[in-house]
Amino acid sequence: MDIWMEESHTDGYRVNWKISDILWREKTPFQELMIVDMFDFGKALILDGAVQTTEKDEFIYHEMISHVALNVHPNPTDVLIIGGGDGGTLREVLKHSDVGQVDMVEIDQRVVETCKQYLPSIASGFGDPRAQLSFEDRSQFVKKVQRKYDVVIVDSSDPTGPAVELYGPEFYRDCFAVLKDDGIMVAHAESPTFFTDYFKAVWRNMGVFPLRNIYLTTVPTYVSGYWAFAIGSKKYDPVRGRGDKRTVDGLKYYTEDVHGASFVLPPFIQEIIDQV
Ligand code: AG3
Repeated sequence: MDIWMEESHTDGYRVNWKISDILWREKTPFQELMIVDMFDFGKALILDGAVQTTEKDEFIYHEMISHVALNVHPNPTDVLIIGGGDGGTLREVLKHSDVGQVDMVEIDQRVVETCKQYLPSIASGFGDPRAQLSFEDRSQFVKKVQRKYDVVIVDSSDPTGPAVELYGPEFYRDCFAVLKDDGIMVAHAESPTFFTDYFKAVWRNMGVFPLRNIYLTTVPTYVSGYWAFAIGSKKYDPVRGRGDKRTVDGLKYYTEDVHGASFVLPPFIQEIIDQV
């Protein structure tokens, strides 16, 4: 018998995934967590019914949320990851030899533990001595932390469960404050074509930075086509990589050319952000 999992987005938009097995399922204190084996996409992390990452296409999202900022900043030694419990962003950030310490703040310890067990190719960075992991409220963390960062990356779930506060202006102001004078912040910004309100909110919040841009990719298992990231910078122009070829070898999506191309927006997306 086939098992189909349904991911529901609106009253008129649902996606069905054929899965070979449900490998783990629990209600954590924060959300419903599932690991499934998908017929076409390998093993996947599902939170509150929404696909977060799959073995087959996770590299696209994780490379793009990480390497753009790390290739704009000339010397990113101190990095903060907000969320990112599956470890994919951490794995990518740790590929940069400049990076000396990565603080990662995740609210749900069970996500990390479960991903270590079922998605080891994604959750591969937690044992690195540069990785400092803590489990606490993310919006509180950025209010109290004394350390200053070169890059802050917000790798959260949709603003429907425990991540709601990470989509508000206060959180962005606090992230601005924990960055050094030439720091850069990146946040995943949902779909500009489908989850337009969330996308607009992230863009608006990024207005605390003197420089801000949207860049795009497509992640096959994220519904609706385009997937957006918002980047805010205190000093360096995000559109251009450093151009010094100190990039990481062996990536499957990110290159210097992809970096530049990802900032080219079709007019209908440009129009959305012009109107915010
Ligand atoms: N974070 C963004 C996933 C959003 C998925 N949304 C959805 N399917 N409706 C992914 C975390 C990966 N580290």
